[in-house]
Amino acid sequence: MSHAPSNASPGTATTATTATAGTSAAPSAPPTTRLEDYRPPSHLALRVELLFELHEDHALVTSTVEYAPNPDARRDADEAGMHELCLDGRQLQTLALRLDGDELQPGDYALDAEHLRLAVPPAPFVLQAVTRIEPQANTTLEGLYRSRGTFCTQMEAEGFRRVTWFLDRPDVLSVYTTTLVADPRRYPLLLSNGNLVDSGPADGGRHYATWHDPHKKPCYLFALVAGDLHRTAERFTTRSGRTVALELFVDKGNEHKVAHAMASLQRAMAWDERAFGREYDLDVFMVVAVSEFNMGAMENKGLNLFNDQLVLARPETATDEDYQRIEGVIGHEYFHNWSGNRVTCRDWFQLSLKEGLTVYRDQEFSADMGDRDVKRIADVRWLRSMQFPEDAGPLAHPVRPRAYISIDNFYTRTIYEKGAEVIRMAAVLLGPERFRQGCDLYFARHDGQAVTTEEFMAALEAASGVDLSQFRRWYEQAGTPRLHASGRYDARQRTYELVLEQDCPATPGQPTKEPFVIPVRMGLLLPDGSELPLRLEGEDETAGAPGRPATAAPTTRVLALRRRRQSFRFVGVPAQPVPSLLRGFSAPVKLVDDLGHEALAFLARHDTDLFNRWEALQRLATSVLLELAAAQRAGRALALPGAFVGLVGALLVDERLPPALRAELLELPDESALADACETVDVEALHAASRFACRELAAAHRAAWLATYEGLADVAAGQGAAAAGARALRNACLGYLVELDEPALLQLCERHGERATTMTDEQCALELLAHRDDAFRDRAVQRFEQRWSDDPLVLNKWFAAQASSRRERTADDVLALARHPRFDARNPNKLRALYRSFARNPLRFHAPDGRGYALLADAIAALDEHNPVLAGRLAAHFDGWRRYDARRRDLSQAALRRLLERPGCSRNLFETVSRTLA
Ligand code: B3K
Ligand code: ZN
Repeated sequence: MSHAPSNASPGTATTATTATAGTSAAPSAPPTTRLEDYRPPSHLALRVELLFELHEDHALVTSTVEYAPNPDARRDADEAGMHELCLDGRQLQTLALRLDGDELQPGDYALDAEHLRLAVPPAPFVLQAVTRIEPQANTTLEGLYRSRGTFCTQMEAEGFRRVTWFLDRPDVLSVYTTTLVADPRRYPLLLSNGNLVDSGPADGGRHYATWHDPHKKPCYLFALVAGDLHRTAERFTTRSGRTVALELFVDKGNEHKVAHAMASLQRAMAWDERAFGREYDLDVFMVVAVSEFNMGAMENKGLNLFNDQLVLARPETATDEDYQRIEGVIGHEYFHNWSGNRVTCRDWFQLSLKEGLTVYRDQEFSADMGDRDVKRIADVRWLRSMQFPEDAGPLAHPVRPRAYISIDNFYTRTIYEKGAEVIRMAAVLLGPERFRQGCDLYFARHDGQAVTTEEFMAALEAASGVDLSQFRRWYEQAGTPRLHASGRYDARQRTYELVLEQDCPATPGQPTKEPFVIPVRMGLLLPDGSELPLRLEGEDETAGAPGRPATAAPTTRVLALRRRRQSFRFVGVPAQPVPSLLRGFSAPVKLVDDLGHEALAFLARHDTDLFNRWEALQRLATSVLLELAAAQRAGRALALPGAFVGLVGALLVDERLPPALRAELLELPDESALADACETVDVEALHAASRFACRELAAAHRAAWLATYEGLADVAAGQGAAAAGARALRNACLGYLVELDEPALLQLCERHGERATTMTDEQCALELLAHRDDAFRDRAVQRFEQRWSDDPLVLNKWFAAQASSRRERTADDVLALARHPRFDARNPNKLRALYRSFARNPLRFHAPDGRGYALLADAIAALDEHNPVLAGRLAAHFDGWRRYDARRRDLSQAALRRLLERPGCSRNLFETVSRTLA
C-alpha cells in the first residue's frame, strides 16, 4: 500500500532523520511560528500507549496511538480520500512504522529533519512507531535524558518529539498508558504519570511497570523516571475525604533533607482547597528531585520533576530564602494541576495563561503562609530588577507574544511575573469574591480543554459582570507603562484633585500604545499622619444601606485609570494631603509624580500601607543615590542628605515593625534597579554612589546597627518565621557594619560565618567577605570550600558568591572556578551559579575593557554546543547593552556578533542574539 502524500520525498525508516536535526543547528533563517497561523490540529489522539525499553546505551520507544480526524479542522482529502498526518520528531532513529498493523515502507511516507508526513484514512486509525533514542548522550536535558544514573524527562515545551513521532502541541490531549521495562537492579523504581496498574518481572531478568493516567493531557505533561532513589511517603486527605499518597524521591543519602518540601506540599494542597476550591484528582502525587535540570521544576501530571535545589533543605545547608523558595515552587508546581494541567494552553503563545495564573497563585500561597507585606515587597523587588529591564529592552514582548523562533526563549519574567501582575490587577478590579467566582467558572467551563487567555478573561467577565475588553491590552502590549500623577489642593473648597496620566514607551514592533486599564489603589494622608476617609465629588455623603447608619468612607480605594488622562476630585479634605498611590503595587507601572524628599520621607514614616512605606523609602533612596551618582560624575563631593540618614536610623530601631520588614526597608535599591532608572547607565558612578551611601549610613548609625545585631542574637538562633526575620535583620545590620572596614567588625563578620548554625548566616558572611581583597576574604572562601566540598548544592553558593564579588579579580576567579574539579559544565545549577551570578554582577560584567562580555559570550558559545535552551536564556543577560556608553556598546555588540556568526549557532541562541542586536 502507498500512503505517501503528494509532496512526499522518499524517506528511510531506519536511519536518523538528519545528522543535525537534534543539535538545534540554526538554518540560515530559522522558521518563525506565529499566533495568527494557529490552526486546530488535523487529528485528535484518542489514546496513547507507550512502551519504553531502557538500556544502558539506548532506549527503544514504541508508541501506539489511536488517531481520529479532528472535526474542527479544515482539511483536504486526496483523490483516494486520504488525509495527511504530519507528526513532529527530532533526532529520532525510526525503526518501524505501522498503520493499522501494516508495516509502512519507505515510499509510504516522507521524512524531513523534523517531520513525518503520511497519508492516513479519513476515519480513526492506529499508528505505531518504534524509535531508538540515546538518553545517555542527550546533553540538552530535553526529552528523555539521564541525570547522574537516573532516567528522567523534560517534555515542556517540545521535548516529546525527541522521544517519538507525535503531534507535539499542547492542544492534542490524550489518555496515556505507559510501560517501562528496565534492569531491576539499577532501576528498581519505574514511574510515570497517573496510577500504577501493573508491574512484575519481564524477559531477560528485567522488570516492568505499567502506569495509567485517566486524565487527558497534552504530551508536554508526560513524564517518566527510572532509577534507584530513596522514597519518603506521606498522606493527604482531601476535603472530600479521599486519601492521596504523597511520595517524594531523592538520591539516596539526601533523605534527611526532604521534610520541608513534603510539609510544603501538604500545606499547598490544603491551601488550594481553601483559597481556590481545587482538590487533587489522582491517588498518588509524586515529586522526584534530580540534580541535572534546565530550570526549577516541572508540573508533569502526578509526577512533578524538580531540580534538587528546590527540594533539599536543612537549616545548615539551605538559607531561609531557599526555604521560602522551595515552599513557593512546590506550591507552584502543585497548583499547576488545575491551572495548566486540567485546563491547559491551546498553543504556546498562551503560556502565561498557565504561568501567570500559577505564579499569582503561588505568590498568594506564600503570602498566606508568611508575612504578606514582606512577600509583596520581595516580589516587587524581583519584578523591578528583572522584568522591568526586560520590558524596556530589545527582548520586550507582550504577555501573550505573537511570534517566536524557539518557545524556550519565552519562559521569561514577562510571561511569568508580569503575567501574574495582570492576574493580580484583574483580582483588584473585580474584588476577591468576584475574582474567585470567575476562577471557579473558568475551571468548570474549561476542565479538560486547551484554551487561550481569552477564555480566562471571558470567564472573569461572565462571573463578575465587569467588562474587561480594554483590560485585555495588558496581554497584547509590551512595555512598562508610566503613570504620571499630580495633585492640587484647594483649601477654600476643601478639595483635592488628583490627575493621573499614562503613557507607555515603544517596544519592538509596537511603536505606539493604546491606554491600559490601570487600577490605582490609593489613600490620602493628612499632615498629622492620619488617613483621610475618601469621598469623590458627586458621591453621596450620607449614603448607607436603608435603615442603617451611613457607612464611613473608606481610607483606601481603587481608582481605575482607563483613559490617557483622568482626574479625580476628592471632597471634604481639611488640609493638603500626601497621596499614597499604587498601594500594594496595584499595577506594574512606573510612577512619576511630584513628591519631593520630604513627602516621601513622610510616607515612609506614616503610611498605613506597609508596602508603600517600603516603596516610599525605596523611591527616596533611589533619588538620593542617583543624585550621588550625578555628583560623582561631575566630580563634586558626595554627601548624604541628613534627613535620609535620620529616617534610616529611625526605621532601624522602630520596634513596632517586624524585623523581616525592617530588613526589607533597610535594603537599598540594587544597582540594576538603579540602572533601570537611568537613560545611560554609568556603572562606576552608580557603584560609587551605592558604596558611599552604605558607608555613610553604616557610620552614622554604627552603634544602632551593632546593638540591633547583638540584640537579636537569641531570637535568630531559633527556628521558624520569627527567627528567620531576626536573621534577615541581623544580616542586614552586618552588611552595613562591614562597610566600615574596621578590623573588629570584620572579625565579627568572620565569627558570624564560623559560628553559624544556619546556612543563612554562613552564606551571608561568605558573601560579605567575598567582596574584599584581603585575608578575611581568603579565609572565608577557603573555609567554606573545605567545609562543603562534598555537598554540590551548598558548593553552588560558593561559586555564586565569588562570581558576584565586586573585587577586581572576579573575572579571573570565574575563569579559574570553571576549571575547578567540582565545577561541572553539564550541570545547569553549576552553570547558573557561576555565569548567571557573574552576568548579574554589574561592576564586573560591565568591565570597561569588555572582558566580562567576552567571558560570558565564550561560556555561552561552549554551552550552546550541548545545551541550547540554557545558552539561549543565558544570552538574554546582554539585553541591556544599548544603555551603556559607546565603548561598552561596541564591545558587547562584538561579543554578540561573534556568537551569532559561530558555525552551528543553535536556533535558540540565534533568536535571543538576533533580537538583542536588532
Ligand atoms: N512549566 C515549567 C517550565 C518549563 C520550561 C520549559 N523550557 C515549570 C513551571 O513554570 O512550572
Ligand atoms: Zn509554572
